[in-house]
Amino acid sequence: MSVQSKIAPEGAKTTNPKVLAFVEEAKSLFKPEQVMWCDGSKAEYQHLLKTLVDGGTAMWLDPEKRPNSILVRSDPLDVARVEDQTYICSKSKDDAGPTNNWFDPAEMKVTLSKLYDGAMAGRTMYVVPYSMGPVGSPIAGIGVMVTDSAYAVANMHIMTRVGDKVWKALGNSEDFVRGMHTVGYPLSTPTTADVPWPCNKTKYISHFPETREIWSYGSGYGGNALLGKKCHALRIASVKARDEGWMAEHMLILKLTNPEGKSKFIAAAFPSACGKTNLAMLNPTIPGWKAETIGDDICWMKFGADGRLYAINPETGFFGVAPGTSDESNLNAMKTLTANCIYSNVALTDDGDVWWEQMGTTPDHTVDWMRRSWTPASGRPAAHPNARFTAPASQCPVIAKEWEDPKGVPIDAILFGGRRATVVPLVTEALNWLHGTFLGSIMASEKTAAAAGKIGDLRRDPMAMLPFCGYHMGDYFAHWVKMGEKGGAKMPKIFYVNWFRKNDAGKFMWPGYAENSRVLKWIFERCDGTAKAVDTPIGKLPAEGSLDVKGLKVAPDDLKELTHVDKEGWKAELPLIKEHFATFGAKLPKALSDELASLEKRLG
Ligand code: O2Y
Ligand code: MN
Repeated sequence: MSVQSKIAPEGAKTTNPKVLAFVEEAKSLFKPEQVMWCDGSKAEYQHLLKTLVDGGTAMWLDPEKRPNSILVRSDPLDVARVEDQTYICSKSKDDAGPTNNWFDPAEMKVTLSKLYDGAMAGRTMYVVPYSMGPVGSPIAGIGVMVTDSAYAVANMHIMTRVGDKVWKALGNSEDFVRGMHTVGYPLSTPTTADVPWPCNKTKYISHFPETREIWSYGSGYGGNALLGKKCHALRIASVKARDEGWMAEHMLILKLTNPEGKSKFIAAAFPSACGKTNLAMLNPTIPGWKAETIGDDICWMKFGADGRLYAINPETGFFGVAPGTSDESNLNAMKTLTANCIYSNVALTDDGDVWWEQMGTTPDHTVDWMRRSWTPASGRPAAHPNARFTAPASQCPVIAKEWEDPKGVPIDAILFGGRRATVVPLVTEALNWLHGTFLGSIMASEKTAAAAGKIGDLRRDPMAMLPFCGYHMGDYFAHWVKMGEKGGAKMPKIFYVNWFRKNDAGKFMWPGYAENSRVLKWIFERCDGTAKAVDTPIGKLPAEGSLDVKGLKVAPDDLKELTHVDKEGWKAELPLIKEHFATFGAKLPKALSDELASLEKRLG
C-alpha cells in the first residue's frame, strides 16, 4: 500500500491546480502530521480497516461468519445526522429558505477556520477523490474530500467510486465539490492519547452551495462525515441541478419486469426510515414478476437525447438502518451483508457476529453498542436505533445489470409516500406532472412513538427533501414545475402511495413489504396503459378489479377503504395544506396554489 509519507505535493496524484490549491489550503488550516492521497485500491481499503482495528476504533468480526467485516462503536454523543447543526451558508438568507438553518458564508468560514486551525495535529489527512455515479458518466459528479477519519474514508470506499480514475476523469476541470471534514480531536502533543471514537461536542455540518463547498466539523458519523452522501449528492447537488436543469432527489430506483419480460424503471421518495431500502430490494409475491435494485437512497436525473429523464444511482453502497432488517423484512439486504461490510453501533454476539433488534432469534447475551454486557432482560436495545451497515451494492443478489450504466435508466414512474394511518389511499395516480408535483409538495408522515411530539401529528416532508434541499423549498418546487414544462409528455407519471393505512381497530389494512409489488404492478400497467383507473377529486385510483390481490388475505371492506376517497378527511386536510404552503411565502409557485384551489373545488 502506498502511504505517501509526509506532506504533498510529493504525494499528489493530480496536477490539477485547483485541487492542489484546495489541498494546500486544507493542509495549512488543519496542520496534519502527514497527508495521504487515496488511490481507491483494495490494498488501501484493507490498510484503512487495519488502521481502525489497530487504533481501537473497530474490531474484526468472526471471519467465518462475516468475512472481512468490522464492527465500530461510536461515541454515544455522535450517533446520527445532526439537523440542528446543519447549515446552508448561501450569501442571501432568503436563498436558504425558511426550512434550513442559515449562516452567512464569510462568518461561517471565520468560525470554522478557528476550529479547523490545527485540528488534525498528530493525524493523517486523507485526500479522497470520488465520483458520485459511474466515472465519466454525463450524469455523474466529482468531489474531493479531505478528512482525518479513516472510518469516513473506508465508508467512502464502499459508498462511492474512489481512486485515481477520478483524477483522470477530472483532468484540469474546476467542476468538483470541495469537502473538508475533521472529527475535531487534535492530538496536540506527541503524548496526547487518542480515543476509540474521536469527535467534538461542537458540531457544524456547513454547506456553501454557491461555491460548491462542504465544511464539516466535530462528527465522524454517517451523513455528517461521509460527505459524498447527503452533503454532496443532495444538498450541494440539488443547487447544482437547479442551476443546470437536472434533478438530485432523495429517491430509490428499482427495475420492475413483467412476466412477458418488459421492464420499467421506478424512482420513489419516502421520508427517512419509511422502508426505502426494503422497497428497493423487494421480492415480488406475484408470480412471474421480478424486481431488481438500482439504488436505495439517492437518484440523479438528467434529460437524455430522446427527451426522457434518465437516472443514475450516484452511490455504490448501502448505508442502511440495521434494526428491523431481517430475512422477513428484507432478505436481499441480509444476503448483501454476508461479507465485506462495516457495521456501526450494532450489538456483538458472544460468537463474534453482529445482532440487532428484530434481526431474528434474540441471543441470550450480547455486548451492546455501548460495549456493555446485555441480556434480553436489560430493558434497553442492544443496537442503537440508528445503527447502520455499510455494504457494497455489487453484493446485492438482486442488483440490476443496468445499475452502473453511465447513461442511466429511463424513469417511467415517480412515487411519493409517507406513513398515513388515515385519509391517504393505498395508491393515487396524479392527473399530470403538475398535480404530481403538488402531491409531492404536501407529502407528510405521522410521527411515530420514536419521534418527539404527539403520536399522529403530521410532519410535512415535501419530496422527502426537507432535510436535504440546499436552497429555498419554494424555489425547489418551482424547479420541479420548470422540469415538467421542459419534459412535457415525456415526463414520468407520478403516483402517491401509502402502505400504512390503519382500520378503526388500529390494525394495518395492507400487509406491505413484498406485497407492495401488487401496487407496483398496477403502476407498471398504468404506465403501459393496460390497467384501469377511476377519476376522483384527488387523482386516479385503481378501478375495481384492477389491483391484483389474488391470494392475498385482505378483508374486502379494508380493500374498499384502501382504494376509496375519504372526501371529508381530505377536506379537513385543506387548512393544514394551506398552513404548510404559507411557510414558503411568496416563493410558493402559483401553479401549486392553483392546484390546491382546484383540489378544493373538486372536493366540493
Ligand atoms: O447519518 C445518518 O445517521 C444516516 S441518515 C441516512 C443514511 C442512509 C440513507 N438515508 C439516510 C436518511 O436520513 O435519509
Ligand atoms: Mn435517505
